[in-house]
Amino acid sequence: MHLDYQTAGESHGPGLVVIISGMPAGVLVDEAFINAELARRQGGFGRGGRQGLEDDRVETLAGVRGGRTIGSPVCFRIDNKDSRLDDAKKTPPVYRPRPGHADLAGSIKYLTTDCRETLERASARETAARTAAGALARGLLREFGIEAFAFVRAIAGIETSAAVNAANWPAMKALRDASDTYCPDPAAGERQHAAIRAAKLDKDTAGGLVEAHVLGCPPGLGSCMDWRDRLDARLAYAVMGVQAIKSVEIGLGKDAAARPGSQVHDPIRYDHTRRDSDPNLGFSRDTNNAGGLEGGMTNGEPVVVRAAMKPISTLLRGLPSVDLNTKEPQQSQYERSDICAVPAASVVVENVAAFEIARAFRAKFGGDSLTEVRAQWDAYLKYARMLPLEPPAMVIA
Ligand code: EPS
Repeated sequence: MHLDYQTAGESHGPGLVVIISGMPAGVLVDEAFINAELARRQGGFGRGGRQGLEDDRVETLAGVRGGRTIGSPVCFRIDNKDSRLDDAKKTPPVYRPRPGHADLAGSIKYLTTDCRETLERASARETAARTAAGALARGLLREFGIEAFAFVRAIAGIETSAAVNAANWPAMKALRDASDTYCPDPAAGERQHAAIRAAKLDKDTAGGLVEAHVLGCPPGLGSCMDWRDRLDARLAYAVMGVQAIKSVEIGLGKDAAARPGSQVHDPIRYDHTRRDSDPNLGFSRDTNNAGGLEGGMTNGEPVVVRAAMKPISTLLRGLPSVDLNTKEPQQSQYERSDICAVPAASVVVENVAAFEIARAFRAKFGGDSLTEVRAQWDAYLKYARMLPLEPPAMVIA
């Protein structure tokens, strides 16, 4: 079964819509959780005036009965309270493209000089819909003990060295949730807060690093058999597809390039007493430099994805640009925007990464109902624990 989703909606249109297809029947749709993720996405220090106007929450239009999925496509709508797309006074044309935004490339592509024709869709407002899709899919993952957790690693170069692992992540989550920069390190969070404030005073913007951990994945999600099914590739695709993300790394990422192999690859251990209780079947690693992915497949360690977000491209002070009608030099046009949306991006990345894990999970276990998915999960783990299987055992159930 192919899990997928599609979004529609402009930043100042009537609303956003997301259709998620391929969920099995019987999965709890936890609207309170989905709405809490939407609220987190709206938050974080450095957000602009828009978030004071919106109160993002899903309205379920399809695919759910009695609070559970029924196997048909799930459709959510998220209202835009600041809806004014066709009001030319409130959403005037934009002729002076912002360097870094979709304005120039989009206007040429769609043969217009009014950047608003494309900026409304390019806006990161659309990430509310993607967050809702991921939060829905997490209802499936949660049935199997798979959890996602992302946080802000750095803002404007101010980086925490906090280390997250399968044991400490709930404590890290509590610290993250107490921080207005979504950083689990209070001292670094305070300095990040100050950096955002300084950027605001400077009429400038700030970028940063976000890091997502997906915990509890069994070995074998994703595939090495076809490049399109490699889970690291799928994660990179999904996370790079989030507005303003400029690089994606798995585990050590680019830092692996300078080290010898002996300091990169994670030694393998086995503890037979943990064979039956662990999702990773008793295998463990001294380190997790691979970020939980080898050969494009989960290896039982936490999946770790890090992404770099560029600073928001709408600067109050503007940047050198050109008026698309006159071709004369002009400062880029200012529109209400954020100073820093790195905390929000951490929520988006947490949810889009979880969605890709859920997609690989659906590909591995199939099934139309949660009952069937669970049967496949149990069978797979049973056989994996029985290894080595003699050839007859591979045939006889
Ligand atoms: C956003 C809403 C937008 C922007 C931001 C994301 O609201 P408005 O344009 O009405 O102020 O604040 O958009 C961008 C970062 C962008 O690139 O356009 C939201 O809800 O996330």
